Amino acid sequence: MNFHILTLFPEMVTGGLNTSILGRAAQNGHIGLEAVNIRDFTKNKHKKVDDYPYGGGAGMLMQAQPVFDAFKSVEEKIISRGGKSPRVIYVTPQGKVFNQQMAQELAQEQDLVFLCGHYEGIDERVLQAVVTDYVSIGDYVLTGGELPAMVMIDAVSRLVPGVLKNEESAEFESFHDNLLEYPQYTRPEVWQGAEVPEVLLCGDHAKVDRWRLEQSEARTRERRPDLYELYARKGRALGYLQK
Ligand code: 6GU
Repeated sequence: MNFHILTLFPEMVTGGLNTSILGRAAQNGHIGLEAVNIRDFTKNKHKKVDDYPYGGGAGMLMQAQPVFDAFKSVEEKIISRGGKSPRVIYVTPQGKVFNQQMAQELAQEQDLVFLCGHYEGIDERVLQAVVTDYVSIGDYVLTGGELPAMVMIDAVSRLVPGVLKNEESAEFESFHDNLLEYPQYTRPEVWQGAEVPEVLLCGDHAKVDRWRLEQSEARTRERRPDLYELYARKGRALGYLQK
């Protein structure tokens, strides 16, 4: 999977993503990370990328031309390598809210382009011309699209085969079947007077599995009633819910 990030702050993205698990995945070639500086595609001598909004109002907008040319350079590269024209994700609070299911779906793509806006936004015409998906990471406003793009790239990358090692790979983890993860414990057996639940020491794997499922259900019901509702509808049909 190749991620192409169109941004005015390429060092923010590459610096942040070439670390830890994703850094290793990039080194191993499981993912490709390319940050493209939109400013490199300006045609004026001051490399200016923004201008005032028609109709007035606060702030500046990114102009269409450098964004379009930056996208075209990426698209050409992908197509010259035999790929198809990629999905282009515009990260914006005006988008559909990102979730694990969207991460799963995006992980099926060969190439993904993330367009990161700054200032007050981007000229609508270039969005119309290139964007295929409008995606937000939640109902709050950030100063730019780089952090949300990095969030989505992280969530998608860990679903790409080979990126996680076996012990990191999460067969059962939060949001799998709309359930939150169960509590976990490591040594020592007693810490500040608090004991590890006895069932985890009994060696009966079926019993441990049952306990963990109960814990997941209770935790989801308590902390995320919205998810529990979905789980109770779908999970019960799948035979998870025993009560
Ligand atoms: Cl995707 N972009 C920006 N700029 N702010 C956000 C966001 C995205 N999602 C939540 N807030």
